[in-house]
Amino acid sequence: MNTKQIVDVTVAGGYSPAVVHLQQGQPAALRFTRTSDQGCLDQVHSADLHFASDLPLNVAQTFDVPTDKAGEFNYSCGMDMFSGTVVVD
Ligand SMILES: [Cu+2]
Repeated sequence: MNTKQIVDVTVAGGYSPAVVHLQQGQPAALRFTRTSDQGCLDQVHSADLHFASDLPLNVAQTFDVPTDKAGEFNYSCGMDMFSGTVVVD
């Protein structure tokens, strides 16, 4: 069974949880919800994980992430001040 892993990340002055673990080879997505107007967290992007988007306040945004390769991958806010990590293992 390829049950999709969907992990919720709350965006409020940073990313919570800051580190997310995903199982290699299982379909996965991150679901971001920004709940604070603070800072420049209204955009999120990741070259590693191939997504870039605005994060409207209080609207969940879901991005599929690749899990074919094990490792640590990062994403960050629009100005690269805050970052989060996805560990595929
Ligand atoms: Cu920022």
